[in-house]
Amino acid sequence: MASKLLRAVVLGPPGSGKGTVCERIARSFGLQHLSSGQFLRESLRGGGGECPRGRPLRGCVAGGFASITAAFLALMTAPFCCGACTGFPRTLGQAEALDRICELDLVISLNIPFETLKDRLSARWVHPASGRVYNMDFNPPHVQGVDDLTGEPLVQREDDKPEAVAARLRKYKDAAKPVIELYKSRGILHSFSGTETNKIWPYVYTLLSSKIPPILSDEEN
Ligand code: G5P
Ligand code: MG
Repeated sequence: MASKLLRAVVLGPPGSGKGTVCERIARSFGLQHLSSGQFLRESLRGGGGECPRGRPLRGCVAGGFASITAAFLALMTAPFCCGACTGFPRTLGQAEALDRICELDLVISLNIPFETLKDRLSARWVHPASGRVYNMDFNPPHVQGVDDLTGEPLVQREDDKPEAVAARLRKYKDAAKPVIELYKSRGILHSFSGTETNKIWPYVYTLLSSKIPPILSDEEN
């Protein structure tokens, strides 16, 4: 685990590679990857259990919170949270709520063309229990349709269907604009554009390396 506390957020439209980039950040810098989308999906699947201190948050569902904001604020400000987060904050209200209790070190914004997003999401397969993400073109599983680590079946997310994707993109645009403006005005926003995560990643790695010592080289990811 990294010795320095760092709180980073990765913003971007559905399919922009937030989860992919955040997993690389987590591995390279010894941080936790907190995903509000995965957190919600696990809640809906009835995943349960407490989040004891020090236990990876993935797989935990902290119950008893009134809203996703309350639940996620509790996760992000837990003493063991030294992490990079995807999916939160998603609205200005969430960003302001986060502001009141902790200061972000940096915000990464991914700008990926719409056509690329659509193609990626139609080829995405996930392992529901772990949140591991595959793509038939980019990072296929060793055996088609099966999770590499558990051998369990992969599924397509309901919200990856083309009609749902269009609606998610519209919603994201409206909600994200003021959040991006807020972090831009603070001078902590770093935007990356392109169509390939592998080309964006070295820049993200260099940026993070200026804030926290890596535990892996960028090629090791
Ligand atoms: P999520 O789960 O946060 P989204 O829509 O924000 O969902 P999503 O779809 O998970 O984001 P991503 O994480 O940005 O996308 O992308 P990814 O999974 O890493 O990459 C997409 C695919 O492309 C993968 O298959 C990957 O392997 C592949 N890929 C990556 N890079 C490349 C590349 O270079 N080339 C190629 N060919 N492929 C690549 O939230 C879900 C829902 O939960 C709710 C919302 O309703 C949201 O829609 N929610 C919240 N609601 C309220 N408040 C919050 N804070 C909420 N957070 C979530
Ligand atoms: Mg994701």
